[in-house]
Amino acid sequence: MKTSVDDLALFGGPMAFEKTLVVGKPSTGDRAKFYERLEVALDSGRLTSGGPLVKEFEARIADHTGAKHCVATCNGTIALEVMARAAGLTGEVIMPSMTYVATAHAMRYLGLTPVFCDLDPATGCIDPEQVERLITDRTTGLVGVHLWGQPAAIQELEKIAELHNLTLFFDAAHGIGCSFGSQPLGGFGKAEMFSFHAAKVVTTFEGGGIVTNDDDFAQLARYTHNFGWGEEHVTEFAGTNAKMSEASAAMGLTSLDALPATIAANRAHYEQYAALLDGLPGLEMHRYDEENRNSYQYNVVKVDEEECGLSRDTILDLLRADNVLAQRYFSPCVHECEPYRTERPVSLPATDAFSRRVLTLPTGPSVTSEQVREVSALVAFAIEHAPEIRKRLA
Ligand code: T4K
Repeated sequence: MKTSVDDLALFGGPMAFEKTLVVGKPSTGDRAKFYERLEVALDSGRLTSGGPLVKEFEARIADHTGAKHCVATCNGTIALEVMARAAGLTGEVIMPSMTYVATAHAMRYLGLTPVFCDLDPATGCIDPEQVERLITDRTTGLVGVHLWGQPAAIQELEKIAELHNLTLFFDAAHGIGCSFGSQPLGGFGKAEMFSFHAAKVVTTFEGGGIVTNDDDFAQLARYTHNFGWGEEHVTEFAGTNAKMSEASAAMGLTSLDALPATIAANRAHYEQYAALLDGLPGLEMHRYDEENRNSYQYNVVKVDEEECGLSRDTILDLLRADNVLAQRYFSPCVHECEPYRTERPVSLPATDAFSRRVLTLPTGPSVTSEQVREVSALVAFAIEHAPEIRKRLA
């Protein structure tokens, strides 16, 4: 319990948390069940290349999303690369900048040009009204990102893609357990990509998944993620190796089993943060539209420096000093990172204003409600003592 500014770890006080509290502590589920699955794989001698656990994981993800196909991959970034390759994208691909660098890097790595579009301040997702003016005769693709599991403007983007004959993908890295209305994310556009990185709501250690309802595209993506092998062990084209291993799938199945409990814990933490932080001067909890389901993996507060008296980054520094590893998902955003800011500088005022304010707080089943209360109390304490903290930092 801090009673004076001297108690803040940034100014020499004892850390509020002995063990680091992180945003993305993996949700690994029932360890005994994981070991059991691993034993089966080890006993069978089948460790990768479309083994039974990967097949089961793919079927479970397809079932979970209601989509026809899932091709599991070794991470989400390479899933995006495989999708772009399989769709034959060339030239320019329009996407938001308020995302993780991987959305753009995957395209840039293939020699494509990411073209960044500004966002809708209500959600932080791409603003469909600004997409069309970015379309040129070199544009072949459009990528919507379901930021923090909120559906991008799916219907509007579908209309634009159809009108201009663009391939529409969704980066659903944050999308497991989330929906657009009653329909789970995963079945929209040409295909969607999930990430199963350690810090995601469902983890396979590292991993990703391409989900689609398009039979031909699914086949092509499957070939592409496996060197370009066709059915007869003759390569059809130069693919890559993006396959998921059996150990990863064992983790994925176990983590997926735990998904309802993970979401319930996340939701409780989200409500608690909102109750404790909303209403503090200059702080606003980012609200998720109740029309859609969300996994509440991202507890985002938006900091208005002028009203709050502290910048987002000062609050971040204070939290980190006290062993709370809050994150700035996503700031700086992608157009501010290399190589984009040098190669193709753009002005995205809504993105800049939005990303400058975001602060993501720890959650997950391993975080206790007492810890959420303590983190919130730390933030409230800092804001209450903003003038003195500013003076110390001047
Ligand atoms: N598109 C979007 C919109 C994405 O957000 C991402 C990934 C991708 C595409 C690409 O998907 P992948 O290729 O990654 O499958 C993390 C993750 O590495 C990244 O997967 C994720 N987005 C992004 C939002 O967050 P960083 O740079 O914040 O650092 P990292 O990996 O160190 O993890 C963050 C925190 O999670 C750590 O502070 C501690 C905790 N953590 C992390 C790991 C790896 C753990 O507690 N245990 C762990 O094992 O990127």
